[in-house]
Order: sequence, then structure tokens, then C-alpha cells
Amino acid sequence: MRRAELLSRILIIIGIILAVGAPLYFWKSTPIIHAQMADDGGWSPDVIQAEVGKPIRLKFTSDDVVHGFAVGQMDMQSMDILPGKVTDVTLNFDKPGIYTFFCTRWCGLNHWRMRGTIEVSGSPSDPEPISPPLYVSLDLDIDAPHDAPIIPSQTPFAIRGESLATQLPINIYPSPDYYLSHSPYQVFTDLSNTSLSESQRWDVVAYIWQSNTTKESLENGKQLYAQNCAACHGENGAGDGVFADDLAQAGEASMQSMSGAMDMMMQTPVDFTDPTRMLGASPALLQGKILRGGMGTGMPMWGSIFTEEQIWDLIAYLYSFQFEYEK
Ligand code: HEC
Ligand SMILES: [Cu+2]
Repeated sequence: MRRAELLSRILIIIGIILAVGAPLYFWKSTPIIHAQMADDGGWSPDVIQAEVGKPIRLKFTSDDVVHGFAVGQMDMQSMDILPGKVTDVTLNFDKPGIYTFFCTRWCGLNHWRMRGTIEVSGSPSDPEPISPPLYVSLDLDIDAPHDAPIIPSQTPFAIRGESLATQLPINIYPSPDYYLSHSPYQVFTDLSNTSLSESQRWDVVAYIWQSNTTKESLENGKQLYAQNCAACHGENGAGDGVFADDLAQAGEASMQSMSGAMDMMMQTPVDFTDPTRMLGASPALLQGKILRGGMGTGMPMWGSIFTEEQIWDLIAYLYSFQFEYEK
């Protein structure tokens, strides 16, 4: 065999190795992420590494039922993950940090525990200074009872409130901060130095709440609620979602097993149509509950999932179970 012939054979062999090996190598570098119900282990792996500016391709499959994938605080469409099929998505991060990815399909009572993290390294590595959420700067105890001692006898109506408000000699909303840090009941009390009757004061409160939101915000809140909250809190906010009974049963079980730690046990989901509860809660307090979660009560924490704006949209929507707004 001549030298040149030998060389070309060697080159062909190297070529074959590369053609077969390279895809195999890449296939190995992005292993398939398996999704399973939280009780069976959730995501594996559940920690993924990525780098700023380098697109990363993730492949998924489900080992049981249909799950979904989305990354919190990122503007992306959620993607379904079907059993026995491989689905892929390419992500690109422009900021370093720890991102939370989560399941977007209701796969069971512990669905919301199906979460994992993507650790994104790279520059700029100095995190932007983040101001603490409002409930922290206001130093609110979000676990303290906050029942409203007085509730309206009929649903407060924003349109009626508007015409009443224009006749008032006072400025009814000094600043957005006033709305965010006061419960409807507190605003109702602040209005007691006017000549209005109780039911008129509640109407003005409804008007103030309507003025602090927009139709877009309410619509967005409604969608987020249907996707993420309705399974526990109920389609119409009444605390009667499909998982409500399961939570109640888990609560009874935890009551029997750890009688000492009462405040850490599972509870039934809050009824947002209950005026005593909702009219006694300020937007800042609800923000705290949603960001932090209930710490063992069954209320998930959403801080790493939603943007600040999405959380205010959700809160605006929660109050719409109490007030009648302009259609
Ligand atoms: C897995 C069930 C579950 C899901 C899903 C859920 N919650 Fe809850 N939530 C609860 C339970 C249980 C409570 C009562 C215990 C507590 O307050 O910690 C609660 C309490 C709350 C409270 C406290 C109200 C108050 O007066 O203190 C707010 C606000 C709330 N949920 C908002 C939401 C929002 C918004 C979503 C969706 C983004 C959501 N929840 C999704 C179970 C759930
Ligand atoms: Cu799931």
C-alpha cells in the first residue's frame, strides 16, 4: 500500500469517528431531563448549569403524566412534556443568576413542588441592587390575623363610588403607596370623617380600588389565577378548588401527628370571596403571602416564579371578588 493511500484511509476513518462521535458527544452534554410527579422525585436532574449569552438546548421527557415546563420571571411560552416523547427548548439568558423552572400542568396535589433551578453564570456578575418587597419595608406581620371588623351589607359598587368621590372635599387617594399599604377596611375607616353613609363609604373604597388597577392588569391577573391558583382557591375564588379537600385531609393528618406546631400545618385554601378576610388585607399583605407562601400551610411561594408586575396583577384580580367594577 502506498503512503498516500494509507493516509487517505486513516482520514476516512477519522471522518467516520467524527461523524458518529460528535452527535453522541453533544447528546451526552445535554442529557434528557426526566419529569415525574413531585411525590416520585420531580425533575431529574433538577439543577442545570448555563452561561450568559450561550444558548442552551434542553431536552425533556415525562416518565408518567403530562407535565409542562416554563422558567419563572422569563417571558416564555410554557411547553408541554409528554410521556414517551422527547421535547426540546433552547434558552438564552442575558443575566446571570439563579432561575427557577417549574411545572405548568396540574399533575397532582404537590404539582407546585415540581421546581428546579438553572444556575446561570457569567457577567455582569454584580447583581443589580434589589429593593426589598413592600411588605418587608413596611415591616408587616403577614401571619397575624387581619379580619375586617365591619363588612358591607352589599357588594360595593365602584360606579356609585365615583360620583360620590367627586363630591367629597378631600383628596381620596393621596398616593399609590396609600392604596398599597392600606386595607379596604382601613380606607373605609379613614373616610369616616366625611358625611357619607357606611354603604356609600364602601362604594368609594371600591372606586379607589378600581382606580388603582386597569382592565389589562385585571385580565392578566385573571389568566394567571386560572393557571396557577384556581386548583386550590377555586375557579370563582371561593376556596373550593379541586385540591381543597386533599389539603383539608392533609391538614387533619398533620394535626394528629404534630399537635405542637399548629401554625405550620396544612390548611384549607383561603376563600377570596369572604369579605371579612379580604377587606382586612392590604395589597402589601397579599403581596407578602404570595411572594413568601404559607411556609408549610400548603400555600406555595411564588416569589421566584412571577415578576413584580404579575404579582400586582394577581392581587388586583383577587380584590375583584369583593367589588363590582365598571364592566
Ligand atoms: C396547592 C394549593 C394552593 C395553590 C396552588 C395556591 N394557594 Fe394560595 N393558599 C393556599 C392555602 C392552603 C392558603 C391558606 C394558608 C395560608 O394562608 O398560608 C392560601 C393562602 C393564600 C393567601 C393568603 C390570604 C390571606 O388573607 O392571608 C393568598 C393571598 C393566596 N393564597 C394567593 C394565592 C395565589 C395568588 C395563588 C396563585 C398564584 C395561590 N394562592 C395558589 C393554597 C394554595
Ligand atoms: Cu407536573
